[in-house]
Amino acid sequence: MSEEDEIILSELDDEELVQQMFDDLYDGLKEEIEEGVNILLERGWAPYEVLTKALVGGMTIVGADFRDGILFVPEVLLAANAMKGGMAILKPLLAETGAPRVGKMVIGTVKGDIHDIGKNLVGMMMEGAGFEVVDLGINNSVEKYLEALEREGPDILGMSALLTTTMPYMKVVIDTLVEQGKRDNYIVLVGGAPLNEEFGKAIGADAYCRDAAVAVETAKHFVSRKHNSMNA
Ligand code: B1M
Repeated sequence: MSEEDEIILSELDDEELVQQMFDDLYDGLKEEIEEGVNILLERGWAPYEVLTKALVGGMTIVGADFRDGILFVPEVLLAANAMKGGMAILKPLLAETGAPRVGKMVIGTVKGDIHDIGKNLVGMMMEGAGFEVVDLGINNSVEKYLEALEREGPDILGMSALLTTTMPYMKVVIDTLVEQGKRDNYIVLVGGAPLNEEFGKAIGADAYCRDAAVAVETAKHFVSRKHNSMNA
């Protein structure tokens, strides 16, 4: 692109900017995504709107073309990296709500799975809603989950899986908790694109969460129920 053709992000209106950010995310342009996020924030967009409309919206397009074999792993990694750049700007803003501490969650992506964008988003939103979040990262074995639960004593265990081949591992973790007589000590919430409510029930989770906003609402609901039953 020649110098004259260069797009000045700040000169685009909101709709054009979001469209341009979809293209920039698709092309893995991290700096442009960070600039776009900052511009939308300066224009008064709420951090959550920027996250869902510009970043998650862009990643949905990447996901569809990855599925259809138009994009491949290296390109998707670049897109993920650009998305993370934007999320890093939003993270402190989402956590800054001043909400009182409502509970604690340990969250991680299951063994064999390295997808972490959705999990990170859930963690950010949970922090924003006043939860303390301990993030175990990716590729977590049952031992790692159990160690963290012992160490942290959270209200909630959150597990994420993005692959049909890794989602059954959630059941391994829950079954181990049952075997050790610890299942009832925790609210178990699960999520990830290939899961659904039926799967959540079948593996013995307390709930399946379709997205980060649902995860927050579900977590609040279960924690207040737990506190009420303890006070009864
Ligand atoms: Co992967 N990948 N990937 N990938 N990747 C998918 C998941 C896939 C659906 C793409 C496709 O074919 N359409 C497909 C899975 C197919 C299947 O299993 N049925 C796939 C594949 C096949 C693979 C590889 C096997 C590819 C290969 O190597 N041939 C490989 C596997 C690596 C591994 O894990 N072992 C692989 C690798 C990768 C990258 C490394 C390139 C990259 C990940 C980078 C990273 O995460 N750091 C990547 C990406 C980016 C994707 C897609 C395009 C996007 C995922 C994402 O970040 N979405 C994805 C396509 C898709 O999902 N449509 C795909 C955005 C994110 C905000 O949404 O993660 O769904 P999501 O999270 C949501 C909800 O699901 C929910 O809330 C979140 C926010 O609203 N949620 C939770 C998620 N976790 C939760 C936990 C909770 C609650 C809610 O706990 C309480």
